[in-house]
Amino acid sequence: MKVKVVTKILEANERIALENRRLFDKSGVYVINLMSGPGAGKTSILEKTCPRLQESGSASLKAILAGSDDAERIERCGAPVVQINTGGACHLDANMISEVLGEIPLQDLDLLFIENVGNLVCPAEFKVGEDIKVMVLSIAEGHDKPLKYPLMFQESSALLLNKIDLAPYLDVDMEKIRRDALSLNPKLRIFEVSCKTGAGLTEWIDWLKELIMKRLMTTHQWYDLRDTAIREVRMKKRTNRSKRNRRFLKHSHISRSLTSINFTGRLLLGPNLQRQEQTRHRKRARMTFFAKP
Ligand SMILES: Nc1nc2c(ncn2[C@@H]2O[C@H](COP(=O)(O)OP(=O)(O)O)[C@@H](O)[C@H]2O)c(=O)[nH]1
Ligand SMILES: [Mg+2]
Repeated sequence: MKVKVVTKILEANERIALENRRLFDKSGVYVINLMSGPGAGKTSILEKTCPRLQESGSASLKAILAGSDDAERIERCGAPVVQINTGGACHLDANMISEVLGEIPLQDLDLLFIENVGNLVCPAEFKVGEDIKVMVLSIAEGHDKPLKYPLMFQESSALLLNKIDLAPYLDVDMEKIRRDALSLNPKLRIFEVSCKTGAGLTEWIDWLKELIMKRLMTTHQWYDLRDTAIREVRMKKRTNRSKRNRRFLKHSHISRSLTSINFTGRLLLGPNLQRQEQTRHRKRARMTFFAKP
């Protein structure tokens, strides 16, 4: 009987999570559900990540937090925050997120972080409408955690092994954490980081930028930008061939770096798209060739 009730709760949650997800997708917002045990460093990760994403122009973002005093910490580093009082619940559920969506200007955002309640069990079971779950494990929690809390590791797309600055003072086998986590989830991306020293954070942030970018390339928002950008390049190419054109691609506002694309405002074109454009030209040339044997 009890199992039935739990199944129904999870099913109801899944339905609302799907509705949230549709709304996020429609607005082109990438959503990350950040989970960990209490004190592993979720807020610290956000404090380090948000300013660097904002600075690079890679994302305008917002964070939703569950907790008491964390909001001020995040707000201080420039990301607007919506706080949820879970009333002592041990995880966030889709309904709690749905209730605060009215306060969030989804259309203006690229990225939304949801900092879940500190708990290594329940958050993994409840979807909130996120694109991915990311887990933070501080190495001070010990190397037995992957096998004790397997679902967290199975559900996550990335694992941030935080507080590596403490390694010299701990008796922790980081290789075992890696091995066990990967045996539970071979696709898990693992980043060894320290919010105190800043070690490993660049790799994590670069991975994040690439992920958001890939995602945005599939949204209408991106396609609109991409089409206009391509049109702009074609126009320039027509009027400004060869050497000058190459100089245009190099020095214009059309960025050469995929991760520096500012997808909310300016029209920029990354190397992948430039390559796509070249391939398309090559294909067209070949077709013309075959048409005139
Ligand atoms: N030594 C060390 N302490 C850290 C690191 N990251 C976070 N902390 C500390 O761990 C405590 C809990 O961090 P917090 O971000 O609030 O964890 P949360 O509860 O998961 O949000 C705070 O006192 C942080 O200053 C780290 O990389 N190294
Ligand atoms: Mg926190």
